[in-house]
Amino acid sequence: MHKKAERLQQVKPPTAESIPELAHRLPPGQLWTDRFPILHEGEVPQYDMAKWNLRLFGEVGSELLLSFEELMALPQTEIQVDIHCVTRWSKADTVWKGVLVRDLFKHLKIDPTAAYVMVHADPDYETNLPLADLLGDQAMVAHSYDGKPLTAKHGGPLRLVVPHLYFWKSAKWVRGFEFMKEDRHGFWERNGFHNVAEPFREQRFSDDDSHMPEDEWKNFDFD
Ligand SMILES: Nc1nc2c(c(=O)[nH]1)N[C@H]1C(S)=C(S)[C@@H](COP(=O)(O)O)O[C@H]1N2
Ligand SMILES: [Mo]
Repeated sequence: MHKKAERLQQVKPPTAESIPELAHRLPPGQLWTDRFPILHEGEVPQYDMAKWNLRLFGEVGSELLLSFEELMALPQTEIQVDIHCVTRWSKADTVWKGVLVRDLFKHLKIDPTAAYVMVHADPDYETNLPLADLLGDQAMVAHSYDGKPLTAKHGGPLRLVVPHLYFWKSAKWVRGFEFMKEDRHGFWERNGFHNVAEPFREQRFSDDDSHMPEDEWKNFDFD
């Protein structure tokens, strides 16, 4: 098991402190924060936007390469959603702007046998999820947060936001969607974390032992 998953399993979960009006929106074992923690493996990538592209490939009629300009020309949507990180922080009413994944996928002939997607991101990050989880009205590739261009540390120029799953599924610096017949594990899914990752079912770890220290996330960077 990856050492992060192992370390997080050592400690008992905290008693949940919460904001009464938001209590029904806080998944079990989570704590609200007003700050915005910064979490990732590796270095923040730098891009020449003239060369940047988003690749849609795998079980599709013909693959698609989109420039940032082409992406910005697609219908733009704003969402206001709660987000939940497996390290126990949740953030209410975050506002993102971008292209709904289902609008992005409209430009493809996805093979009917494609049931899963591997999300490819820099630097060398991947996370998997069922295709159906990307087709709802809240899954988007976002380029703006809180009315401003997404900062590099939070995944700019483009990140995935899938608010109904733990936030490691929301790949920062997203570069590709690979359509797959069979499911395949991404980075954290290979390293002790749950394949499905629904916060309200507390699907944190692949072995169902959901212990996570209360203050793990307080040691990370914020802005
Ligand atoms: N490319 C990439 N995306 C990533 C990660 C990563 O390591 N690399 N970490 C994930 C995890 S574990 C979390 S909690 C969120 C954190 O997003 P934030 O830094 O904007 O809060 O990004 C997710 N997306
Ligand atoms: Mo995370």
